[in-house]
Amino acid sequence: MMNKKFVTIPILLISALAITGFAYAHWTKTLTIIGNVDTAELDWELRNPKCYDKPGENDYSADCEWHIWQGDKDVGGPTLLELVDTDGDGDNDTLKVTLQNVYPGYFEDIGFHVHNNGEVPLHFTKIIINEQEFTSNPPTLFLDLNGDEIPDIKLLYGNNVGGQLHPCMWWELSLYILILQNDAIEGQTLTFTIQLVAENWSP
Ligand SMILES: [Ca+2]
Ligand SMILES: [Ca+2]
Ligand SMILES: [Ca+2]
Ligand SMILES: [Ca+2]
Repeated sequence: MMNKKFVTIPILLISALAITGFAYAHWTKTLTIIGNVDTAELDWELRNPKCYDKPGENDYSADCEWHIWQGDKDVGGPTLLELVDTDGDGDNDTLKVTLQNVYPGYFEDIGFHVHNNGEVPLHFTKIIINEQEFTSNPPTLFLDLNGDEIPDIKLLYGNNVGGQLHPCMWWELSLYILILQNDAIEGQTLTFTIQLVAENWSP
């Protein structure tokens, strides 16, 4: 019985080493392939922001099902849109939105182009609003923008998040914004930033 044990242990050790060695070699190869793909630049930029409520235009309103209409008064707006290059690489990666003179029921539609200025196909996995990350499901968010822990806006974003974008191509992403019912919000200025997170897309 003793002899049998001494023989069995070395065989198990050799087998374990052989398996580990194989797995290590296989893993190294996989890492090398990923490294090669990553040398192509993944990059994108935001361009051409625009909004519904332009200076001197009557305001828009929306109901809870996003039916939109233009009213007969100009109290809200104009909305300020500013593109920002936060990492200094020469292209704009952030859109800063400033909603002015808002009131409950006020509606705004923000649109902008997302351009793949890198070298690889990409797809967007998240949208970042005021440094909070969201995926495209659900596409409707309630956000507190002035820090009083009461949501101020309801926001709906287009379902392009998750789609595939090839180098040199662009598409338009839009955000519907509705100011929620809350008397304290009347006349306030609300600011938020929009960024996107993308990954390499491969079939
Ligand atoms: Ca960039
Ligand atoms: Ca207006
Ligand atoms: Ca940049
Ligand atoms: Ca609030």
